[in-house]
Amino acid sequence: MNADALRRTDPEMTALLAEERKRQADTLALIPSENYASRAVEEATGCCLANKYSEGYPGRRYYQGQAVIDKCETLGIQRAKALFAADHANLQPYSGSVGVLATYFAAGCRPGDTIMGLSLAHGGHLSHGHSVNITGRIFNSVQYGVARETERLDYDEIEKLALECKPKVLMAGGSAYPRVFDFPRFRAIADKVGAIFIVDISHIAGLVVGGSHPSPVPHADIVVTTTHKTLRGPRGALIVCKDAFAKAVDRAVFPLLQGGPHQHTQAAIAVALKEAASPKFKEYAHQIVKNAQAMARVLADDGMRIVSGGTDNHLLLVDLQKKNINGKDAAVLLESVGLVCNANMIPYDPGTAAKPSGIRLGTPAITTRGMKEPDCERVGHLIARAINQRDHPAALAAIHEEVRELCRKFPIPEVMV
Ligand code: DSN
Repeated sequence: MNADALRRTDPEMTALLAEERKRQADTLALIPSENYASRAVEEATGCCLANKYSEGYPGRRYYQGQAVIDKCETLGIQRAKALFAADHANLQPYSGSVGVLATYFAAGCRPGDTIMGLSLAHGGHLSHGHSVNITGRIFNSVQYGVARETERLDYDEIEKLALECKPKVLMAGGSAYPRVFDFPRFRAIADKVGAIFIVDISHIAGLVVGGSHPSPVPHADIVVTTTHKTLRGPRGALIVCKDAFAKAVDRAVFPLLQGGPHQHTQAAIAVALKEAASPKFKEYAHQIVKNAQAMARVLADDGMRIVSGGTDNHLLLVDLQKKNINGKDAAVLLESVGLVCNANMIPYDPGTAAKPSGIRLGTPAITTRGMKEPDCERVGHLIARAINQRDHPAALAAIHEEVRELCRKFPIPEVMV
């Protein structure tokens, strides 16, 4: 990366990048799937490895000139295996959705086979078998949900459904589920019905390696994750698995679904994995959870309903029905005062995906900025004030100024560990 060269070559793009850096600095990122990567990760992402084609795997390539590339990829693989305590690792998936798709094929799924995953509307993910996603198109997708009363996974119901539909793959994980996943219980269900057990920890990977959420690795056959959320790396993904699935995972990623891997991204993932192995990262992971719980308490005290009654992880889903505002309008309102979150469906939502009843909030990014519980309580109060005083421009202007002050007090760090 050479900022000077970019400035000389392309002032227009330079200006846009500066504008985005300023936007990030002057607002608080509360989207639970976002984070701020270190400058070291950014530098690796923008490095010369992007110039190299390297289909295949270390020692087995289809192009010459791989002496250094092989060392880089091997370093990343070694770090991933050590960090996740896994038999095998593959850092080539371009991003989460293709990584997840690869895991179904690695498990031996063929079009028409039955897969079971948590429905998007209940906190799952598109790639876990949603009808508009390729996984819902080519596989026979059976979706499980959360219980209406507790808004938590009902493992007896999941077992009942699995016994009925006998899936080839049982998938755990999601993008808006604020509670701990019981991986041993999932494993037992998978064993009972003869399913391959896959876990997508894209959201909680940083918590898993930081010791703030139990690891699925001892229980699952295959584990997939993006690398840019709580793990705080570049945009990308990785898969770890038991030895028995190593070959199938590698073949599913390349050549089944992908071509030349993004070696610059893999280098940046390797850098992020090194950062995540540090003792400081453990503290960070624990702080993320404490911060989310602090914010949830404040919002609940203000009269908002927190889905499932709270959170065990980095995110909270807030039901805004009592406040008479839909999630989309609330997210737009909050952005106007510098608080950036996303509208989100809540389980059994009477609204629509475009105008859902909730917002989803997360603390990975503001924890990276150094915020602790009192600061996150303050952010919670600012959210509540903005929603409650949404018809009062002067009040919103004052809230925005307080957000700016917080942004100045907690600048985005360049060095994380
Ligand atoms: N879009 C991501 C999220 O926000 O959770 C998941 O792919």
